[in-house]
Amino acid sequence: MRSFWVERWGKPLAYEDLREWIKALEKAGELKRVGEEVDPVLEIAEITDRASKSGKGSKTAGGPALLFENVKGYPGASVLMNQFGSERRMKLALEVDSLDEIAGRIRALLEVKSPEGFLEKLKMLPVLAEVGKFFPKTVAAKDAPCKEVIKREGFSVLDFPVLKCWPLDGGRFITLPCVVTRDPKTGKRNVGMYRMQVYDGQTTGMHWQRQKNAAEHLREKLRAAAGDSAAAHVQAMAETAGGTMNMSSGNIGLSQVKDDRLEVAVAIGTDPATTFAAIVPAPPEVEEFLIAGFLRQKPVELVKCETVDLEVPANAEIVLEGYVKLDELRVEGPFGDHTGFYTMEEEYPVFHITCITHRKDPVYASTIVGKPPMEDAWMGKAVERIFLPLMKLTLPEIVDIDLPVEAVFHNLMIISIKKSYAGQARKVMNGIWAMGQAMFTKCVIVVDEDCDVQDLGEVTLRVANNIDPERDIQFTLGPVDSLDHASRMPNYGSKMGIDATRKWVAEGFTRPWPPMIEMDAETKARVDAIWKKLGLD
Ligand SMILES: Cc1cc2nc3c(=O)[nH]c(=O)nc-3n(C[C@H](O)[C@H](O)[C@H](O)COP(=O)(O)O)c2cc1C
Ligand SMILES: [Mn+2]
Repeated sequence: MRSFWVERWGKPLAYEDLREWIKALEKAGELKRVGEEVDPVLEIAEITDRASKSGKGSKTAGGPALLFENVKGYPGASVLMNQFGSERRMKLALEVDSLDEIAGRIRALLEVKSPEGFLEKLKMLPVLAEVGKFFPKTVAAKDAPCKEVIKREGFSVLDFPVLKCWPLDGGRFITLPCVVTRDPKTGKRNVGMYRMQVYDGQTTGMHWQRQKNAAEHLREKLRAAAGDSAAAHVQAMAETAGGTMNMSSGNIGLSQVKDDRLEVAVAIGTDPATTFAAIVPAPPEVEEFLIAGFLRQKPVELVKCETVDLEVPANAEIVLEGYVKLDELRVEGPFGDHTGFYTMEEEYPVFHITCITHRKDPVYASTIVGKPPMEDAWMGKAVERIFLPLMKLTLPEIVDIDLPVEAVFHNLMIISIKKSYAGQARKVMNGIWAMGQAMFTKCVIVVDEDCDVQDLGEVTLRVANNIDPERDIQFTLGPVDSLDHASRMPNYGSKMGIDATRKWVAEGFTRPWPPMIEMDAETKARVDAIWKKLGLD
């Protein structure tokens, strides 16, 4: 694999930055430069949407990556869109021939057993050295391209061609930001991708949903700032921070609190592994910079920020530094969302920018979301493949999973299992609803291991035939995605599991279960032998 990349790009792995990635895309015939003048308001989105939807079912599905080099109102600026928008580019981004290769690498790591003797310990050394390679490194500011231009005053985020994506959007949105925060309790960093609505040159929204890691960092800070006496207020604020409850800010009495802010840094336009790591639903213990290092097999280089105590990828095109005030919320949206519908106005924290640093002639990297398939569909598929071995750690009976793109990520998860005991399909559903961001899964379908979950026709046949609906559909209540517009309440609603596995006597099914129809091997072989002669192809 490595040799393949060395041959191909003449260097051993890991794109240094967005520019090297763009070069690689161009070399692979995956990039289209657009020289025609286009407006960052709606036009770039419409062009990108058409590209995303082109080539359906063919080898060119997802269209090319697009580099807009003549952006109306932004002379000299360029905008990169659809960089991850096909299976080919997703593999190119992560430098693999197949996404399952990364799953294989994770499996190999997980399979390392504890060494018993001295020799075995010695054998472990290469593995440990390999892991050591993934940890981020800090470099000096002079070696950080993102510091080529430093603006502590007179800056504006609108100096960059931030897009307005859809007609009813509440404004322009930064859609591909790597948002860095630090857990006030543990000091651990987190990188998440949370969209940012531009309110003015120095202020944006910060759309981290309440169940996401940065929202928890904010709550931790709030708990610490308010002290026990204000517990009720903290709870109310905590419910609101990154959420939807209507509550006027300020009534928690934080004006006396010295440390009334959570520092935030935002990197835009990083190497592809780092950008991708920001969307990976990793457990809070695992820092995304480490994931990026693992994916690119080379440490991410970080540099200290100018005005906040955080680090950002040194290779970033643009860095926004600032803070979110603990007691401030502002209406965010509407925004044309992943679901294909608008997410309507809701209150979210506000990001105040204290400094902007950037490379000379920065490339502005963005994406649009909307009715699938879009660029994010390919990113979601990569997450699905990479997480399979990790899900199997908790639910070892899982054979394969599929999240159909049309259902928009966690609205539908189809799982095949090796069923060994009564009620196991229900156990798997409950496991999914308890597992990280899989908690958002609205419908879970469980089938037997002999059903190919990637074949929706086969899945439909199993579900339609194998269920007694009243018996086999399970409803439950729990947290739902903030983007769900159908749930009874924002962020809280019901989920459904369908047990489409064969039913057992041990599950109270006493009728005979019929075998599925399959021709015997001998007959198949005989027909294979004469098939060509029949001239039926
Ligand atoms: C293009 C794109 C935009 C996203 N926008 C948001 C967003 O605005 N808010 C949010 O909470 N999650 C958003 N997500 C999903 C998060 O990035 C994802 O849940 C990630 O795992 C969050 O990181 P965390 O687990 O460290 O909190 C977006 C994902 C993508 C691919
Ligand atoms: Mn995280």
